[in-house]
Amino acid sequence: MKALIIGSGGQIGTELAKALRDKYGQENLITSDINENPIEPNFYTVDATDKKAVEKLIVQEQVDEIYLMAAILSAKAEQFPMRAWQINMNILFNLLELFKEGLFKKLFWPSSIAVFGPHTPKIQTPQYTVTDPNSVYGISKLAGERWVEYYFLKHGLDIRSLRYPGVISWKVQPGGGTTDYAIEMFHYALRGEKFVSYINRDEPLPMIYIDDAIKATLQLMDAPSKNLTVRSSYNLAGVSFTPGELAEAIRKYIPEFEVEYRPDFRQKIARSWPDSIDDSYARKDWNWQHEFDLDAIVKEMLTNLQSHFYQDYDLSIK
Ligand code: AKB
Repeated sequence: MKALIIGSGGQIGTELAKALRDKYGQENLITSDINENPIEPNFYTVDATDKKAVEKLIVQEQVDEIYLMAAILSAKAEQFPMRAWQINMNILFNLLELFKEGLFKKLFWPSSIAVFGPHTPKIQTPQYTVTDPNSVYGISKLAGERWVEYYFLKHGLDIRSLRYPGVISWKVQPGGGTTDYAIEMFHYALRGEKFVSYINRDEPLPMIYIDDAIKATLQLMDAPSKNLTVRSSYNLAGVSFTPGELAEAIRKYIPEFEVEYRPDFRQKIARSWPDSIDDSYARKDWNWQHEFDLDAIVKEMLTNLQSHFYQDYDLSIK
């Protein structure tokens, strides 16, 4: 089995690359990103919107499965709506067409909780419910979900997808997301600086720790096709918390940490998203079970960030 990650330099792509390298062996993982990466083995600099370049790479490396991790996230998409729409949709369509031509065997494409909107039930949001996203990113993810299901039904293509909540990780910072505030908060706390949150103190959002997100991705890709009853995108849950709750959880270890709340346009996006997610289809179809709760996430984030980036900070976590 040979895998290719498109967008391997991003927040999830970086950690997925490590997991797939462990799973398939270094020689069987090809990575690619629009930004160069001189130290990564088997790496190609490729613009994912360039269909010919993507096709050349797939053919040359004889790839079996592809993880399409390149996208413009919710907050940035609001600033560049047409560009975000074109990029998010074109890179997906290019791959769907190459898949249809028989160039590879399996595709992972991430969706998001952004497919939900203001009329979606907010608590334990079900798999099948109102989806009326009002962000450019959410509209592109919902359209993508419809298309991946269409290509499965019409052409039998084995495409698998998760509606990621906000992913919390420490190695590579995300860029341009609404849920990014949660990661930024840890950096400010460890730098001893006050954090100004663009999300309200009491706005709950579904989140997941990176290890859980990677585990879910690999589990879904490994699940027997006959077990999968959702061919658009699976709801996926980890934990849910508000900025106020996260700040409190951080204060258990850094009591002097201060947060001020100054919501901006991203608060509107957050308000339209669910508070919590019902992921029972994932549990039933491929035995999904998250591991990291809020306190475990806080401990992992603080200890890893401290030892890799903030060695001067004197942190004691038992
Ligand atoms: C974002 O905030 O845009 C992403 C997402 C929830 O898809 N993290």
